[in-house]
Amino acid sequence: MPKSSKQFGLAYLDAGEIGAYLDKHSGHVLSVIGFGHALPLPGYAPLWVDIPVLGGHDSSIEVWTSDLPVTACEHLGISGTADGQVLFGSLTLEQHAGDTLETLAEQAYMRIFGFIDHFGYRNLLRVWHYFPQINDDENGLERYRGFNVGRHASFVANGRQIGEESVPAASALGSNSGSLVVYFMACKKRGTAVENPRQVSAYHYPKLFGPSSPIFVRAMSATLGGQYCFFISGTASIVGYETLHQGDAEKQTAETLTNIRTLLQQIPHYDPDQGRMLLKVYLRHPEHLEMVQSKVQAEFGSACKAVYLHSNICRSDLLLEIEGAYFNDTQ
Ligand code: 3EB
Repeated sequence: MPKSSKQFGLAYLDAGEIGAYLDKHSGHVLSVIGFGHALPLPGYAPLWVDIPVLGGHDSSIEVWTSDLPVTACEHLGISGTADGQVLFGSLTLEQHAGDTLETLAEQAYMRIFGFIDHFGYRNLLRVWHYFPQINDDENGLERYRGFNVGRHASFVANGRQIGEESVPAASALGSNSGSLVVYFMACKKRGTAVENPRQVSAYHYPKLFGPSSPIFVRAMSATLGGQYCFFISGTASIVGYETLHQGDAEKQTAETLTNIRTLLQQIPHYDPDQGRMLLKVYLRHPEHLEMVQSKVQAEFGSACKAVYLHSNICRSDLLLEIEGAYFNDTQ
């Protein structure tokens, strides 16, 4: 088998590519997450996130694969997969009358910690959160801020330190419908947290941004399947703790790219011409697509795979957010 089908890694595929890719990686697929229009993928039960894909494709499918054989597992109603080095899991929580995002987030994280501790992969490396009406008010608090209160409570209840030792990289974005959708990757061995010297750590944001601060680090690195992996959290036009360039999408894009560059510069021996870069770019307004695409292409070149999604961002003054993953097997 060619080496590429035995690597730990990530791909973003469209409807025409996904079938062959899944066949080629049979037995090595850790996770399949779809965005946009749902497609049948026989043999898999992908998590679908209701966020439209921009740029001409109806669907984008995110696939995580392992160099090692993958086995399925289940606990506390969470189904997942593991390969001996990483554990993937996902859950969808329905919001019923009387529930708030705060209680949903707390329940989600209680189950996530129970799940990863049960299987012995106690270190969260990367977490993705999607839920609708992210900027709307709920009982006097923005839903994203309520989400932060619940997430915080669950970290405390599970004895997790709120510091670099136990905080994962993350993304939190608005979806168009459904419930709270969370997927995550956890490890037996701890990853290395990377913060951005231009930004205050999110878990130290002042109360101005809500009663409990968000809990994520700006990036996480880990060696998986012999590859150096660098997972970049959702990154936006924030310097210090403040949003810069309100209402100016071009300047927000440039500032976001500066923040990402600042993170990449912390990779030991980083070489932009080596390794593989993949991005998910979330745009609040689709009309910014071409401008952002051209800036992203100028920054990372055409070898970088970027998927563009139409999504609300967790601060109402942010027009875009970019997350990334960088892999290098030569380090
Ligand atoms: C920020 O820098 C932008 O709440 O998990 C980015 C990544 C953001 C993750 C989260 C929020 C989260 O504050 C927002």
